[in-house]
Amino acid sequence: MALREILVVPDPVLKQVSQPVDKVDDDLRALMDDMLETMYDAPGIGLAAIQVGVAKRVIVMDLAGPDEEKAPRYFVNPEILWASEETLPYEEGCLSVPEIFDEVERPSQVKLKYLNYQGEEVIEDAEGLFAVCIQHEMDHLEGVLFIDYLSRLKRDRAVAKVKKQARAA
Ligand code: K1U
Ligand code: ZN
Repeated sequence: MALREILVVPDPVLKQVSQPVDKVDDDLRALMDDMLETMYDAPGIGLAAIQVGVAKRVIVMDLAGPDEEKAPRYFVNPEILWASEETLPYEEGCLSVPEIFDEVERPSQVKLKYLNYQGEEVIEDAEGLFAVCIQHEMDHLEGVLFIDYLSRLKRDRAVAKVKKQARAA
């Protein structure tokens, strides 16, 4: 396993649309292992492959609390089969937009289809933080960042702040 570099705004790679995976094989599992290690190291609760520069429709996630056992999850070629009409706001963050947090409103429940670490098809309902996080990560697969839902002024300020952080580092 290896740590990979997490791309940050305004890197144009983050705007790419990721491509479907043909097969869940050992090479893909190695990528998912690296992504999980990178996410834990950051630390974060989710990560899409495009955030480490790989334009494949792959997401890793772990929503376990700090005192809980690790609970890694893997989503390959995820699709949303259904989304609730009810929406809820949540204060989101993103490892590609470090130190910026703002409220985004999304469907409160979704039904998902995806392939797991073994390449098996799973259909699952998501609500709460799981629903927020999977929708945030699936946006990454379309080249969409949570700041794209904010006003232009807030988005421009967020990108300027991240650029300033990078210059200071
Ligand atoms: O960059 C990412 O996509 C990961 C992002 C996921 C996310 C967080 C909140 C709402 C929606 C999606 C993060 O993990 S940001 C960091 C974070 O939330 C966190 C970090 C350490 C402990 C707990 C949370
Ligand atoms: Zn993100």
